[in-house]
Amino acid sequence: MSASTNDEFALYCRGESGNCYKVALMLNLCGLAWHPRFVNFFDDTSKPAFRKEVSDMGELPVLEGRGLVLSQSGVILNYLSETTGHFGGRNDEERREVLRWMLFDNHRFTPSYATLRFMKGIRKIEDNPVTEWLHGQATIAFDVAEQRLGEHPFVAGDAPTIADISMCGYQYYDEASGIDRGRYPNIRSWLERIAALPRWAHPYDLMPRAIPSADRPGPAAQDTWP
Ligand SMILES: N[C@@H](CCC(=O)N[C@@H](CS)C(=O)NCC(=O)O)C(=O)O
Repeated sequence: MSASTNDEFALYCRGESGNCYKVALMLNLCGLAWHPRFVNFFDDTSKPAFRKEVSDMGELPVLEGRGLVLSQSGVILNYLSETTGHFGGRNDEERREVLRWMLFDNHRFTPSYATLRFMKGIRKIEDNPVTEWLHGQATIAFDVAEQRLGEHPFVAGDAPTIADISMCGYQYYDEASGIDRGRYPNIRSWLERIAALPRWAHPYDLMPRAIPSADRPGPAAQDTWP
């Protein structure tokens, strides 16, 4: 059911998804008028109706507004930075770095860590060869990010960009993953720098959760799909 709203954008999302958080955070940091359109069950997006009505790829996030329906967080972040002029990189070299790190995020950093956290921290699956492999992949990705962030305050250089917004997508969640984040002081400082940006907010304060928690209930789902 859709709530009536004057917001420019609706974001199909759920709070547990760091890929959705990437877009929610960008919308907030840019000061755009948006609201979450909550997609409740973890399997909903694979349903034929979602693929037919919302996005052919059957994945969250999806951003609707200005007559567009956009999917893939990287494409959405790129669209928002191009149309607002924010967080896109200040010259050609920075823009190449933005693209390089967003590709790294999408093929290695987010997939390994997000899947590990989903299996261990949300589904509470015992360790097995798959989680062990993911742990190894996530560790490599964390080591790469740690080194980079020891050399630069933000992943593409001196200023925050959509590459940071993409890479931090899963980093503010507390669910168990088995990764010892105390080993990564540069990543921790970088997350503090991002959290100090005006209008930053935690993912569970921006989007309704599929698995409610009394500790941090978050916003109510006023606009839902289907
Ligand atoms: N590369 C995609 C990844 C999107 C993705 O993996 N989305 C997950 C949620 S985090 C999803 O919708 N999975 C299908 C489902 O939950 O049914 C992006 O960045 O947008």
